[in-house]
Amino acid sequence: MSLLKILEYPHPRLRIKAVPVAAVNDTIRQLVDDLFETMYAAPGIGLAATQVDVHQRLLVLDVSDDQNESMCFINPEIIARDGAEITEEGCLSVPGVYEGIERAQHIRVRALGRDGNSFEMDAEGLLAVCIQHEIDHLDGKLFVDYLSELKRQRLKKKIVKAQKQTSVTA
Ligand code: GNR
Ligand code: NI
Repeated sequence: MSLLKILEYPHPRLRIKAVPVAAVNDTIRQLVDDLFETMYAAPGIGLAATQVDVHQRLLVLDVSDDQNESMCFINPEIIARDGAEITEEGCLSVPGVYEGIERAQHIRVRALGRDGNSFEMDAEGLLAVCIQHEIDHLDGKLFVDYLSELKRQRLKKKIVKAQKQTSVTA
């Protein structure tokens, strides 16, 4: 098991579109385990491979209160969506920023599990939000992309300034 480093906005590699996982083998399962370890340590409720600079389509999440309901989605696809709801979102790759984002309220997802078997699942609430947020990462998209240009530029300036500050004091 190992803790992986999480890329932070505006790192250009967060913009890479991930490719499908070709086969769910031991290498992929090791990566899944490392993603869980990194997500729980952060702590976060979800983590996409893109955030740890691996550009393959897999993500992990656990939206339970007790952090004991781990879920893994490999090659996830949203096959149905309906409704709309605004939820306050945050992102481990955009630390300190929380904004209301509108997403589909109900989704149906198809993916492969850690065992390589295909499954389908209906999701709503925080689980639906998190799945959509993580699949966006796999497509090189961040939640701040849904904000107005002005708001995003302001955030970016603030974040880059804070990062420069960290790099001189670290
Ligand atoms: O830990 C996280 N919390 C969160 C809260 C609301 C909506 C989405 C998220 S995902 C985030 C972890 C993360 O950045 N995953 O990509
Ligand atoms: Ni995120």
